[in-house]
Amino acid sequence: MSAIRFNRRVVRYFLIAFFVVLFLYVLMTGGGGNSKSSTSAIKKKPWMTTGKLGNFEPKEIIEREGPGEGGHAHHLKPNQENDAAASLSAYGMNMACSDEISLDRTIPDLRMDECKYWNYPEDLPRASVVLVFHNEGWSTLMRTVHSVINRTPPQFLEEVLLVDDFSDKENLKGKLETYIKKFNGKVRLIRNPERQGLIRTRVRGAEEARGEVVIFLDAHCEVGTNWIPPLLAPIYYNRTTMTVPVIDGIDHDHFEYRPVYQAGQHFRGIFEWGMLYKENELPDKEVQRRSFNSMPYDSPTHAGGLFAINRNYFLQIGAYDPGLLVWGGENFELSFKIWQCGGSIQWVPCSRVGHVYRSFMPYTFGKLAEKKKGPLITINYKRVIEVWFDDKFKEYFYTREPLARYLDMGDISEQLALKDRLQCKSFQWFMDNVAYDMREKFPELPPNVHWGEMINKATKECIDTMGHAAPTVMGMSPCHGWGNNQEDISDDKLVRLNAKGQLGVGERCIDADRQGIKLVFCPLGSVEGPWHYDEGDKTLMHKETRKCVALHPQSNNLSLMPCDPINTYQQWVFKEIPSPWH
Ligand SMILES: *[C@@H]1O[C@H](CO)[C@@H](O)[C@H](O)[C@H]1NC(C)=O
Ligand SMILES: *[C@@H]1O[C@H](CO)[C@@H](O)[C@H](O)[C@H]1NC(C)=O
Ligand SMILES: [Mn+2]
Repeated sequence: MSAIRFNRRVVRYFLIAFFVVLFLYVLMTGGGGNSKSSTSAIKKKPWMTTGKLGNFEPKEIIEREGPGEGGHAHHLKPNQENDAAASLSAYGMNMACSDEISLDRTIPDLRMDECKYWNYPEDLPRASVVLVFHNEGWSTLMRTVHSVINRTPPQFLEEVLLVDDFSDKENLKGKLETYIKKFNGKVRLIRNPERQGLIRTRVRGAEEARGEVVIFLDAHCEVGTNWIPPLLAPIYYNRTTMTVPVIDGIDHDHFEYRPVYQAGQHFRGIFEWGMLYKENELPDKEVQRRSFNSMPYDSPTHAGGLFAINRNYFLQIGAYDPGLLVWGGENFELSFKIWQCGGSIQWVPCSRVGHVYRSFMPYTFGKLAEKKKGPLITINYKRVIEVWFDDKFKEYFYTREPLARYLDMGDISEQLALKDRLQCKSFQWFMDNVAYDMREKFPELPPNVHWGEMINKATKECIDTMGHAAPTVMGMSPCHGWGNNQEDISDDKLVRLNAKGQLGVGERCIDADRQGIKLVFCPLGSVEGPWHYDEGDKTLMHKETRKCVALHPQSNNLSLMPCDPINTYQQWVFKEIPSPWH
C-alpha cells in the first residue's frame, strides 16, 4: 500500500514539474510551430558574405571515381548495345547505362559563383520532397532519392514521399518497400489503388505530405549542391510565393549532366496563344529590381515538373483543378491561379536540379484516356483558358486552335466559384503586370479570315506539312487526313489565314522562296504575313513578288508562278473541318 501511495505522489510531482517546464518552454518559443512565423515579425533576409562560404555550403567537396562520376557521360561496351536499345525503347532512357552509375554519384556544381556566399536563416520550413512515378526505372528513381538525402541538410528534410501511380513493374513492389527501410523512415511510400495520372497523383502527394513545404520533383532527377535553402527562403518570407529551381539537363542516353542555359543567363516561363510553353530572356525590369544576379526573380509561369510551395497554401488555392486530365496544362493553371489570386512565382538561380529529358513518353494513359473525345491536352488547355482568361484573350486561343471550340471541357463551375471566392484579378492585370514581356514575342492575334483544309480546285487534294518539322517544303495529300480515330487528330493540314495575310499551321507559318512553298518559323513578334487571298479568283498571291501559289500537275510540287486566275491549279478553297467529335 505505502509503496503505491509513494509512487502516486512521485507521479503527481513529476507531472506538475513537467507542465511547469512545458509552460516555460511555450512562453519562450512563442507557441512553437504555427505561430512561430507570426511572432517573429522581422525575419532576417539572406545575406551575402563575399569571400566566406555561406552557412549551408558543404564543408568539403566530395570526389569519387567511377562510371558517370562528376556528371560525366558513361558509355557502355559494344556488347551491351542490345540492352541499351531495349531499355531506351521501354523507358525513354538508357536504363542499362543508368544501372551502372552509382546512386550516390557526384555531379558538377554549375551554380553561379555568387551562390556560394549566400547565408540563409537557420529556421527555414521543413520540406516533403514528393516524387510521383509510374513504372519508373529503378536506378533513376533511386538516384533521385539518394541525391535528395545526400545533398539536403536533414533539418530541412521532413521526408521523401514516393507516390506510386499504380505501377505494375515487379521491382517497384516488394523490393522497393524493403529498400527504403534503410532510410529509417525518411523515405515513405504510398500507392494509388488505381491509375490517376500525374496531376491528381501530385495532389494526393501534397495531401499526404507532412512537411510545411512540398517540393515536387520528377522521379528522374539529381539535385545540385546546396539546392534547398535558396528554394525554401522565399517561401519562408512569404507563404504565397512558389519557387522554381533552374533545371539542368541529364542526357537520356549516356547520363551526362550539363547546363541547359548559358552561365549567368536567366530565362523565365511564358507561353504562346496555342498554350505551348516558351521561355524568354529575363526582361531588364526584372534585372534591375535585384541587387545581385543570383537572386530569385519573378516568372509568369513554369515548365511544370519541379517546384516548391507551401503545402497549406497549395491546398487552399484548390491545388490543381481536379477536372484536368492526366498530364499537361496544369503548369499554366497553377501559374495563372497563383498570380491572379495574390501570390507569386519566383525562379531561383542558386537552386539547381538536373532532370533526364526522355527521348519519348513511354507510357500509355490506358483507361484514363478512353472516356474522353479529342486530344486530352487541348481539353485541359480549354478548361484552363475558360477559367482564367478574359473573353478577349480566349479568342486568341481559339484563333490559334480553332478545333478547340468543339471540345467538351466538362463542368468548370467549381473553378469559376473558386476564382470568385479568392477574389482573383483579371487576366488583363496578369498580362500588364506579370507577363508584360510576352506581347513583344507573341502579340495579340488578329482573327482568322479562313481556317481549315486548303484544297486545290484542280486535284481536290490538300496542302500538308507531310508530318515534317519546319523548315521544310509543303506537300499535297488527300484531304481529311484525320480519319475516324479520334485520338489521332492530325493538325498537319489545318491551315489558318489571318486578317493580316499570315498563313499558319500549328505554331508555324507558310512562306515562299525559290525552292517552293515552305513551312517556316513564324517571325517572332509579328502577326503580319506575306499573303493576299482573292475571294473572287481564289488565288493566293505572294504580296512581295506578286506571284501566286501554283500546283504543278506532273510533279505535284508547289511553287510561286505568274498569276493566272483561270488556272484551277492556282485556285484554292478553305474548308472548315466539321467537328470530328460529334
Ligand atoms: C506576399 O507576396 C504577394 C505577391 O507578391 C504580395 O502581394 C504580398 O504583399 C506579400 N506578403 C507579404 C507579407 O510580404
Ligand atoms: C519536286 O520537289 C521535290 C522536293 O522539293 C524535288 O526533289 C523535286 O526535284 C521536284 N520536282 C520537280 C519536277 O520540280
Ligand atoms: Mn520528366
